[in-house]
Amino acid sequence: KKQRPCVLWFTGLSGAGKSTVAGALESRLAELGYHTYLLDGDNVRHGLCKDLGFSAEDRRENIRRIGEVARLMADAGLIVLSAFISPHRQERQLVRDLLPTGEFFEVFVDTPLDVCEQRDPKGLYKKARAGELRQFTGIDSEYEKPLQPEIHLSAGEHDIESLVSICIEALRKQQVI
Ligand code: GGZ
Repeated sequence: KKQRPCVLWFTGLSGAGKSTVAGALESRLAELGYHTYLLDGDNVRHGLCKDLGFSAEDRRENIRRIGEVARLMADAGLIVLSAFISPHRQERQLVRDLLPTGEFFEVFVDTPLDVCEQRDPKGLYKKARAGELRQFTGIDSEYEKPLQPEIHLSAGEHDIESLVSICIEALRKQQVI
């Protein structure tokens, strides 16, 4: 099936739903017959980036490596989905600049901090509030919101399937699929 290779770069706070939405979107794209690959913490932070932590410098290097891998995969013809906090505008811009014009889609998974903190699926916000976990994004490490994301998902207010549909519509409009 014909597809335009690109990188769908999900960004947002811990617990915002990046991996969940990206994973559900990937399944939908696969059902429709497209070739995709999902990069997320589970397959990257345990391998390619297992030497990196969460200092500003390590996060920058984490994003740089993922950006380069995403570029190679898009070069191979895939629709690449990546789901990392990627808290800094500058690093997201760097990845954008790695790719040909129109092949980078910033997807802002915009879930308010208080909603993420209430979800707290791994208890990390609780630890961060207690001072047991340092440099936690949203608590004592900054998150810079995208100013002009290609796709803006108000993720606290919609269910996963409607978020996936919003993405599919945008990809059709941009003639990715
Ligand atoms: C943020 C942290 C931290 C700190 C561990 N700050 O919700 P999770 O658990 O599953 O996803 C978070 C993940 C963030 O890794 P990324 O590679 O996406 O971050 S970045 O793009 O900023 O490099 C969280 C967990 O790792 N985690 N410590 N201090 N998230």
